[in-house]
Amino acid sequence: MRLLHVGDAHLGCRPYGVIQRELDIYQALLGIGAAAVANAVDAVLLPGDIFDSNRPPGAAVMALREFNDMLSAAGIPVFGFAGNHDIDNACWLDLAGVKQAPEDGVITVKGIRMLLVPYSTAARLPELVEQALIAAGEPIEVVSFHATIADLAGFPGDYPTAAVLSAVMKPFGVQYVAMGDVHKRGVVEHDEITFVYPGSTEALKSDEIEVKAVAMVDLTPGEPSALKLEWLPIATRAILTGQVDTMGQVDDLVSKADKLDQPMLLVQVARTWDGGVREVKSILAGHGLLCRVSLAPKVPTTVVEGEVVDMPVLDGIVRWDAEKARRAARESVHVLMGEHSPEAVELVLGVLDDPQSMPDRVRTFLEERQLSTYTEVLSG
Ligand SMILES: [Mn+2]
Repeated sequence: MRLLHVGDAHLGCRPYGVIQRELDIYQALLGIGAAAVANAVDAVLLPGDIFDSNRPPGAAVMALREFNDMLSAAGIPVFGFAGNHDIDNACWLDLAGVKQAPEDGVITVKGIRMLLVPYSTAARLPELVEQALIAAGEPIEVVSFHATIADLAGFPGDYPTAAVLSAVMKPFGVQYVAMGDVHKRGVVEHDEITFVYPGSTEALKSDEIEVKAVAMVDLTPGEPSALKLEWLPIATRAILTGQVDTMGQVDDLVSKADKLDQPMLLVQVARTWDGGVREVKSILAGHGLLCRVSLAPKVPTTVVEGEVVDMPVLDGIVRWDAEKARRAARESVHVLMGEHSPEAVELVLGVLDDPQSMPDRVRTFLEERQLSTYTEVLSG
């Protein structure tokens, strides 16, 4: 059985407010559909964060519908479930024609049984997987969930490890774990079980830039050693990043961009350059370049690890830098002075909602300020 495992698509996301990037995300999905048909896969799996939110724009639902129709015409079923971004979105998946697992979470394609585990917190994941496996009965060759595992997180944290999950899954004959959540590609093998994140289908942020791809996996019942994993690259727009503080550097950037096919530019302008942002924007726009130009961060992004220095509460919203918040919420607490990001606040919600997953330092910090819950933090 040949499965196409697609990472977080985040349909409806509009990175940096650039409409072309929203369209790029739809385009990437349709490219994946064409690759699925060309490679004659038996099924396509979308493990969560299919939509960027649980109220996706109509265009996002239409793009998924078009993808599904393309595959359906080729006789290829598309299966999907919600992640943390699009939880409770079943109606949108239905509208797009994407199939969901029945109550027991098990779908069977060409003799391969796949268990789709609904979204939950990382702390509860091993237990939920085990319960679902017991209810489903062996064999289960593929387990799919939307969650972070420690081995491939790219940042330290209290996530379950592949070793812990393997111990739970091995007795059921699991060969492949189709995961969503981490936006960079990653593979780890443990006890003959292959854990895979294909990564997001497009780079939504600068730290997600890489050659994007989807995982194509061939599976044989009862023969984990016959498993074959291949990566199919996704055609995506080139993204060029750079910092500028002189006109010469802007010119360099333009000539680099001219060598690429309509790239997206992410440019930071040094604070020492008065009025630089407007000027740089108009130069880049004058060259017909898609760009996002911003002032370099005021606060240095270097942070003090391992201790709470400050956690500003402004305008009633905790201002965390998304990337650092991810780490802060786990192993170390950092100085967090970045701009408000809905993703960051969501993460804080995720962490603080579950007191079990809250590290001692965060707990102490909140207790000292009599901020014991997310709601209290929010109201500042
Ligand atoms: Mn995601």
